This record gives sequence, C-alpha cells and structure tokens, in this order.
Amino acid sequence: MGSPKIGLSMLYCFGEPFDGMIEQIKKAEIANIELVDDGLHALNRKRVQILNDLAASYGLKYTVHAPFIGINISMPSDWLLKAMLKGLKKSIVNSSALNCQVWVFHPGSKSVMSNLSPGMDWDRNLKAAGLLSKFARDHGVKAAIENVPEPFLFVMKTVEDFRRFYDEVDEDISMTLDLGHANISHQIEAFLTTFADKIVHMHAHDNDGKSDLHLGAGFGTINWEKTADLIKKTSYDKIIVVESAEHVQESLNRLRQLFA
Ligand SMILES: [Mn+2]
Repeated sequence: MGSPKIGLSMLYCFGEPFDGMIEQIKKAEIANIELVDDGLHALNRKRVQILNDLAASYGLKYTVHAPFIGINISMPSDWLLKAMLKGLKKSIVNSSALNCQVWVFHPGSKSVMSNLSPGMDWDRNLKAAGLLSKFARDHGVKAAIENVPEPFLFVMKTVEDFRRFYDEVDEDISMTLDLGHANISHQIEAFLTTFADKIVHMHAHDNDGKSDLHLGAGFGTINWEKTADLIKKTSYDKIIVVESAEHVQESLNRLRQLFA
C-alpha cells in the first residue's frame, strides 16, 4: 500500500504571466504539478510543447484544472453551452498531449432558468459531465468532477448531491475531492467514506469553515491530523494537490509531514 503523493497547483500564481508560472514550476522542486487551464495560463499547442520540454528536463507529471471562469456546463442557452463544451474539449485534447492523468472540472451552475424550468440545470449537468468524461476517456485522460462549496450556485456541492449524481449518471465518472470545499459543508469525513472508490484526485487548502479562502493548510479550521488519518484509512495513494493561494511552502511541508 503506497501513500499519497503531494502535488502543487499553480493557482497561487494565477495572476502572473505564463512565463512567470513556468519559472515558479522550475523553482518548486515538485514532481506533480497541477496546471490551471484558464486566464493568463490558458493552454495552447505552443504552451503544451514548452510544458512537455519542461517535464522532460525536470521529471514532472501534470494534472490539469479545466477552464472554470464563467464556465457553466448546465448553461440553458444552447449556443453558449456548445461554445463552452468546445472549449472544455480543447482543454482535454491539450491535457492528453501533456500526458496528463487527471482533468479536474466543475459541475454546472443554477441560473435564472432554475426556478422557471426545475430540473433543467441538473439534467444538463448530468449530460455534459457524461459527455466530457467519455471524451476524456477516449483521449486517455481521466475526468474527475470536483465538489464545490456554498455560496456558489453549483448544482453539486454536498455528499447528497454526489450520491444522486452517481445514482443517475450512466458514465463511469471519477471525483476530485476538494478538502477545503468539503470543510465548508462539514462533510470531509462523509465524502471520504462515501466516495472512496470514486476519488482519484484531491485538492488541499484551508478556510474558516465559512468562505472559500484557499488558505494554507493549517491556517484555517480543518483538523489535518484527523483528515490525514481518514485518508490513510481509505488506502488513497494518488495525488493530493496543495491548492492554497498563500503559505504554499508551509502547506507542502505540512502535508509531507502528515503523510511521511
Ligand atoms: Mn479545488
């Protein structure tokens, strides 16, 4: 039985230009890097080449966080949904070219239509999540849907939402467990015990139990010793990505120490 590998999301330098992010990767001395395919760091063919060269020189493995800013896979408008799915598929193709194992994506969100046409956002989310997972599998990438927190309008936040999702979805879809997000719904333990066989990836960051602050691990209210014990009990041996926006080095040290 192996132990989890600690990775690093480049979310903490999301405001820096792409070249600055590359310099951060070189300095980080971390083998498992999560790229955020959005904003200044959006992937394209040229950048995939740069990243693959970097991976070869530094012995890196990538995971990719899908585009998320303004993205809604439950979008009621057909033409907007089509445009979003096209962009997400492009992200999967680039992830495949990066030999990325896991592609993390967010569930759909509610909209003004949610009250007018109940169930529409849920149904569109189910369909799009299935379609993206299949597209990813066909490209050798594992798509993993992430739990997201209150107060955002996402259709999947809680253990109950994910249970319903897995009851209804046809495709075999993996899950990214975001520990910080689960702390806001007070369901870290419930997620870990309910979906141990679905979880292929984790995000680690901290908060005050109320807002999605992406603090350093140990700088919020998560009981990391207890969480680490629960993770060890599930025999989880894949990647736990530090997704803190601050105290990044402290978070890496903390997690390494917990799983050493
Ligand atoms: Mn996350």
